[in-house]
Amino acid sequence: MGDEVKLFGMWASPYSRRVELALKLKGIPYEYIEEDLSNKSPSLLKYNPIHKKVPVLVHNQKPVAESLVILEYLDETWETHPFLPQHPYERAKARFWAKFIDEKLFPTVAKLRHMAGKEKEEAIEEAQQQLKIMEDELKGKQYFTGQRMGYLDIAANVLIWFRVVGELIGETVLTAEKFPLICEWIEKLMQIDAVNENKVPFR
Ligand SMILES: N[C@@H](CCC(=O)N[C@@H](CS)C(=O)NCC(=O)O)C(=O)O
Repeated sequence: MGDEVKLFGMWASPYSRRVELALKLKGIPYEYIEEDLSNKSPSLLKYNPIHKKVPVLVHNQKPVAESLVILEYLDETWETHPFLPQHPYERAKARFWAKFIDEKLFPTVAKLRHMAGKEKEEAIEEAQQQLKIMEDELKGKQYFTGQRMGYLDIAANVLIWFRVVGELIGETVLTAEKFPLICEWIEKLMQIDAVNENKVPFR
């Protein structure tokens, strides 16, 4: 086909990892370029001048930035292993939840690392309320996208990262007792080769 696909990423970025996971699930060959975010490459600044962030996918010299946008681009461009739901309403719901993860849940959990005392307790409470919403979304389903791993499962890979953050900050934010369905979902995802190969930052 002669497609040239490059991914500018960073190993510990859950956003980069989403894109790598999607590329692997679809079996798209790509060149990976690891960025040092404290010393960004001229290529990254050229390809993502607005946000100057990873990930950036460069397909035949054309850059696409923002992980969720990249996921949709990959699904629309490569037909193998389609991961967005077929029905427009299901697609809308998947996008809604991906936005919830990025705009609410992820910032709430990420800020825990910089907090202490009462402020932190309140943020943990808030994070757990949001995780409960995600837990409820999994009721009666194998995956967030339904019976098959899809777009929202890829977007939700940050939940795996949260378990690590939980340990790093000495907290128990996302525990199997409180969130059995999310934890089972993490175990299930880990049995998929592409996810397992892709788990480096979650060690
Ligand atoms: N909304 C973006 C977020 C990407 C993002 O925050 N990337 C971080 C790494 S996890 C980054 O490149 N940070 C560099 C910086 O902020 O200067 C996406 O979904 O791609």
